[in-house]
Amino acid sequence: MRKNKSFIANIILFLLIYANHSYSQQPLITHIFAADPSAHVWPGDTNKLWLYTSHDVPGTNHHATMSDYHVFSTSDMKNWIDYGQVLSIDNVDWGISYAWACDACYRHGKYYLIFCMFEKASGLMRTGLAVSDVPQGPFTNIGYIKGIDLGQDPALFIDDDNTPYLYWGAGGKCYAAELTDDLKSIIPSTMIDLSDQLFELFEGPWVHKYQGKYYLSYPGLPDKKWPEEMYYAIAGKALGPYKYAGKYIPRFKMQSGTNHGSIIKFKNNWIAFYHSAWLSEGMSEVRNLMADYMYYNADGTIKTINPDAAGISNANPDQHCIIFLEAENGRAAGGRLEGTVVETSLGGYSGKGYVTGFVRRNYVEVLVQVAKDMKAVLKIRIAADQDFAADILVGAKMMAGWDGLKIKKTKGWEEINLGEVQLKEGDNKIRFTSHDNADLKIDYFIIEPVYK
Ligand code: FUB
Repeated sequence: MRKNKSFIANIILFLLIYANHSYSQQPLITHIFAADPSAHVWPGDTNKLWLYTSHDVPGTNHHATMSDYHVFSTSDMKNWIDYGQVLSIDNVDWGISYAWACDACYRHGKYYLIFCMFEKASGLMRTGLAVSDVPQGPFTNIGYIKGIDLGQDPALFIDDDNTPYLYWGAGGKCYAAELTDDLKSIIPSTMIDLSDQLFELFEGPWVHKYQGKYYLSYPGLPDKKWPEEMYYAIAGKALGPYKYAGKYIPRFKMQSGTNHGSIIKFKNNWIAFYHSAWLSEGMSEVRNLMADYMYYNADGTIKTINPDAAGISNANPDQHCIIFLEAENGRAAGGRLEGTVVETSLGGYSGKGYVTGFVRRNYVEVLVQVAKDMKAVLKIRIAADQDFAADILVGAKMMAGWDGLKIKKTKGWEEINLGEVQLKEGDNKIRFTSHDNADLKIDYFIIEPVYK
């Protein structure tokens, strides 16, 4: 009898662990609420996949709170890097609110973030452009694309002959047009309304090419009822006409009211990225990234993806994501350089340079954004020619007492582990001040969430 009881207890324990395991591993990235993933593999580095995403604010009940964008990369779909805030509404002079879905493109040696926000002057949803020399940003706003009035959910597709096309739309509308070479305007004569060609269309177009055909995928509302499902249509030309071809992600447990995603080939696998409310246990406005391998039938149609089944994250249960923040990015990434300066004379740094000039109380501050209260390991890469003490403020808490945290001198550049810190849900500022080492050089910060 006793033996029987412990057998049943073991089975219950196994079921609990198993249920929890498969349930909690499905989101791709678990330390931050992110949505609307646009996936890219850039020319010259087919080993890396990049995700450009919008960002949901914890505890929110409306997408109106969205105000910035994040970039993630991976080379194995298991180990991810979050590059922090790469563009905020605070750095977009014409924008006022609703930093919604974005996309990115590589053109003429630069990387562009194509995003949407309401414009202050007109109250219209505009499609913004921001530029960076590197795929991970941060991005600098360069204005909005001319010729578009309802610019929500932009997706930029560059065809094999290098022609840039923009697709956008929401509320049951989808438009497309060829862009000028500098991406700053649509070519009005090419603009087309695709809405009637896309069955149950609601928003969020995305175009990819498969076997010479153009696939336009989009979130739709079946019978005009929420939540959204993912559909697609196929055309022989980028601007259509498109013919509806089916639904590839139906409704699923723990989804958000919205869905929105992208489709890309990476290392010979087709992958569908999208979002859900899995991590927030069904809170529709705080969403997380999802991904599943995607397969085609022989006739070119897409096999249905069922997000309840083992997705890419389930296949990689030991996946994790670190947050990597270049010290020199300052306000462009939500941080701050107060009195400190960016230099480049000592080689071997990553990014655009390193931060130095820690005289008096000068400091460098970085922004860390997370979905929930969590512990994380804080690392920095520094070059220090003498032992020194540092004040490291994490949110409102100092890491050490009045004497500061003692840090040893290094042999050139070294990545050092400063130990565990406590992050709170939402925005966390980490401020670093050196007491007595003006010549200290800081290259970057790494924040490794403790996944337990
Ligand atoms: O993320 C905000 C909005 O929700 C997007 O712009 C839509 O596509 C929907 O996902």
